[in-house]
Amino acid sequence: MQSPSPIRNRKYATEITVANDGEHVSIAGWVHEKRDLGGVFFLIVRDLRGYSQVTLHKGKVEKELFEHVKRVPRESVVAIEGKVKSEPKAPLGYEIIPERMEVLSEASQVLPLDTTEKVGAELDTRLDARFMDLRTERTKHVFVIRSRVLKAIRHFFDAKGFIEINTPKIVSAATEGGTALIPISYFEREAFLNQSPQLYKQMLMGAGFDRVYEIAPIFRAEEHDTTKHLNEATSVDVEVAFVSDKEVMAILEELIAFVYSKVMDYPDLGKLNLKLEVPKLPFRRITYDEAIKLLSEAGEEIEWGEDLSTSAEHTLGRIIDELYFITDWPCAIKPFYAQPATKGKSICNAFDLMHPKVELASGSQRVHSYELLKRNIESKGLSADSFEYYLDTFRFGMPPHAGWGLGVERLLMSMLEINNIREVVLFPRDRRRLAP
Ligand code: AMO
Repeated sequence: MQSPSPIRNRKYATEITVANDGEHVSIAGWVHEKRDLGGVFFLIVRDLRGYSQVTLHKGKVEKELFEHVKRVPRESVVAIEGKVKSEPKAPLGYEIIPERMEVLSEASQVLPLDTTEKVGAELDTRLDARFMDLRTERTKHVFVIRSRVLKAIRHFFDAKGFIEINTPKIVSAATEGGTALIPISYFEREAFLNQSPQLYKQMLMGAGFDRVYEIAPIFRAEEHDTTKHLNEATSVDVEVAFVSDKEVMAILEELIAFVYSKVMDYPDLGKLNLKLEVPKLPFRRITYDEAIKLLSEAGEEIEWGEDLSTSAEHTLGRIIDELYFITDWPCAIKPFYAQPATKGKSICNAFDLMHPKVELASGSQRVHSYELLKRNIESKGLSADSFEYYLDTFRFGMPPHAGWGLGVERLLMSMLEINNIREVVLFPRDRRRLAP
């Protein structure tokens, strides 16, 4: 078979304008739609940035080319050379009168999804044919925005002098109680996929890297199949030395406002019909005690020391209806590394950042005393021996420090008003879904 010729001087639909009227151009993309109006035939070719209208007038183009274009199945990949003609009724104000078309890859006639979105599909069907779902306008924007969010986060931390780190994802111990670990076969030993970079980011505080961040996957065998849990999620993790929980909360809210502002600059945001506003700083702060009081007034009783259920989170979200922090959590429901507020008290300097519909982040001031940390690990029923490599760093000069973890998908779904977290992951992993 002949290898395909390179597409020379290929232009995106949006790179051509009416100002190019009369010029020769070369485009390439997917056959989005075909419209046969008898004497005129329209081929809409889609690329990453937009749609070009290719117009063929029967009798004015070679019969062979006319038939070739008419026959090409939707979603085939084509390269077209032709002349630009100004046309106010076309999607971008111009049309292309073709002179040559090459079918680079012919698609099967029956498509798993309608990429024009005229016929809707269930989320499961869309995720099964995700490669094609990603060709739809709305889904594409979600992922371009996701990329923008990640860039904004890196930009934010770089400007503040943070060091970006990469910590191991194959580990020997759990960090977060509550969610189950995903075991893997690692030669002759037991190992797991990491639930959080928690222990490593803290160890780096001991190493003197006093402000770090990581954007990486976290793995959790979530027991329930919910619309806000993934088994593989992306977390933005931050750790800062010589500060308290208060300072890292300020960094977190500043980051969120910055990300909102960057998403609001997205030129195609209007296509997603969102009512987005940059949240005002500082975010409201309520204590855990105030939260359970508000819940009790709303008829939802929470026993002190109990974690907030999804329903409690939603009730609070209806009452508060903006981004807010819940602070001063009972230590019993926070991990061993959270610092107790004052000696002997059962409240920790820990916080959660809440969107009215979903928890976005959690963090704390950390225990930096070796003895207290060891006691805490043991009092949570864990073995101090399996944390030896972590605990050791606390014996040789560990500064006070604080940090948090923010779920990228939770942030995206809340900003973009998307109800199911799977929609903001290219190829989501949940209890049932291991492919594609
Ligand atoms: P936590 O367990 O609260 O804290 O996780 C931090 C944030 O990560 C996101 N997240 C998830 N997103 C989708 N699916 C999941 N299964 C999932 N699990 C967590 C949430 C959550 O708020 N080590 C601490 C952070 C710290 O204290 O620095 C931790 O992991 O948005």
